[in-house]
Amino acid sequence: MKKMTLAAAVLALSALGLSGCAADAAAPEASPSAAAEQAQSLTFTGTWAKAAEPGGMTGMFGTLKNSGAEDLTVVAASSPAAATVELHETAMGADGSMTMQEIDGGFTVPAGGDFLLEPGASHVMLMGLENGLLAGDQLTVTLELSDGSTLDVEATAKDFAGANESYGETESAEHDGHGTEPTHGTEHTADQ
Ligand SMILES: [Cu+2]
Repeated sequence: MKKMTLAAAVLALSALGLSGCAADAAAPEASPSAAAEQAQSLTFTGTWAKAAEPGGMTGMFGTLKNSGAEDLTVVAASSPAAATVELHETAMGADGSMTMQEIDGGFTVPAGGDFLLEPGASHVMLMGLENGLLAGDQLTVTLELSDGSTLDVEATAKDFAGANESYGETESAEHDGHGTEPTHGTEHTADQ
C-alpha cells in the first residue's frame, strides 16, 4: 500500500519532469540570433598610448580593422582612466600649425579595410587623466559603434616625444594637457 503510493508519486514526478523537458524543447529559442553586432567585425591592433602626467591628456593609436562586409563607424569612446574621451583628427590650421579637433562623423573603417590612428593624424583623445599614464601602464578604452555595440580595447603606454598638436577648441585644454612638454612656457601656475 505504502509502496504503491510511492511508486505512483515517482511516476507522477517523472512524468512531470518529462513533460517539462518536452515543453522546454518546444519553446522558442531563448537567445535570438539577431543580426551580428558591428563590434564583432572590428579589431584594434598595434595599440599604444602616449605616457602622460596626472591631469593631462594623451592619444591612443593603432590600426582599426574591419573584417566585415559593411563599413563600420566608431562614433564615441570612453575610458575609466579619463574624464573625457573624444575622437580626433589633426588638420592644418589657418596659420600653418597642426591643430587637432573632434572628427566629424567618427572613424569610418571601410569593409575589409583599415583605419589608421597615429600621431599627427586621427587618434582617440583622452583628457583629464586622473592618475596620469606611466610608460608600461595599461589603458582600457571602450569604443562605441554606430549600432550601439561596443569593443573594449587595451593599449600599453610608452614615452613618446611627438603628438603635441595643440588642441584648437579651448585654451584651457592646451594648458591642462601639454604641461608635460613645456615647450611654450605658458604654464599657468598663476591659476593656483
Ligand atoms: Cu587630440
